[in-house]
Amino acid sequence: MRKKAILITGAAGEIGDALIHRLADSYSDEILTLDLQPMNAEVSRKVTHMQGSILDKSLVDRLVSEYEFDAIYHLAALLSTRAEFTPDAAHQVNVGGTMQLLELAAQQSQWRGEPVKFIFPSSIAAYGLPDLDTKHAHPQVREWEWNDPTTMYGCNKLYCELLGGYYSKNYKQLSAEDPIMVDFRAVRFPGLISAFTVPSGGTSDYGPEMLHAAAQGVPYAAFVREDTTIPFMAMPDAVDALLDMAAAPRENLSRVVYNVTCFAISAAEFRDQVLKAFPEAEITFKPDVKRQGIVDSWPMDTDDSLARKDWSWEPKYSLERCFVEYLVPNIKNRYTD
Ligand code: AKB
Repeated sequence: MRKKAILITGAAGEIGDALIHRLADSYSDEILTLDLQPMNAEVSRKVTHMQGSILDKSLVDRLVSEYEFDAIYHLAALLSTRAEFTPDAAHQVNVGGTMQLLELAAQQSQWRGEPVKFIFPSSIAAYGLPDLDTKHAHPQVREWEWNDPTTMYGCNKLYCELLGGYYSKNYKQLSAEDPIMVDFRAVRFPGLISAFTVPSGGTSDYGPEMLHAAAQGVPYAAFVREDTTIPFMAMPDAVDALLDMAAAPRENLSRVVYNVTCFAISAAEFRDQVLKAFPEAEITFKPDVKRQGIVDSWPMDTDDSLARKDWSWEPKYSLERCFVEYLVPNIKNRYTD
């Protein structure tokens, strides 16, 4: 008899950490986590952890034989900057890994006779605007606009969105009456900021890095220009977005991929927020050509009106609340312990 569980891949990463903290309080079945890294001690008490790769077919087959998954949160990915250094590895993990898990979900669904929810964090990196003039002329992009990513990670995310749509709408479906096997749902996240973890390998990392460095009293040189503008979101809102989208009745969803956003802010405005909390912070700007090019190709903001309409998405942390109520107090706590 298979054990009922939800599966979280890439569970030791930033979103995984926050998602597990939230799910552990509300979810009664087992939470099975999969990551190349061990889980941190606090989280590992709440989950059954498998340390390994999503590309390891025999490990994934073992999971299929032992567990029945209601939902898969597929968070494992190599982020945008890192993927530019190792595009082949990024493709294997980001696309090959996703494909393997979509197959797993389809197999599980056949045995269960019920769809498996497949929740996928996509990214603002799925967009690619050709130059800064175009970026300024289109300050809030819709899901179907400017889908011309300039990075391997962005290409991987966009393609996996399409793959997910294929598995949920066309895979082994001979007629519209055939049941859905993989209930794939994706959100395109902006840059995420957590008070408890520091990102690595991404290109939106300059925001959180600035803040965490300031809280530790360490000088920081941001790798972008001061005027660089992209949207950001507090990690608790990102977790809400995943859970709210997962909980939405299928019939309410008009798309498989939704934008979610919170506040668009320039790197200089980000620095000003950090300085309000840490007036002694030493923050400078030293743009890196490659990473600057990546964020310049991302939109200033996205239009998330469809998520608001279809599943009542609404972020709780505006710019002000994000810093004053979530980031600053928790980060001060974290580095004074
Ligand atoms: C990255 O910078 O690669 C990620 C993202 C925006 O998806 N944080």
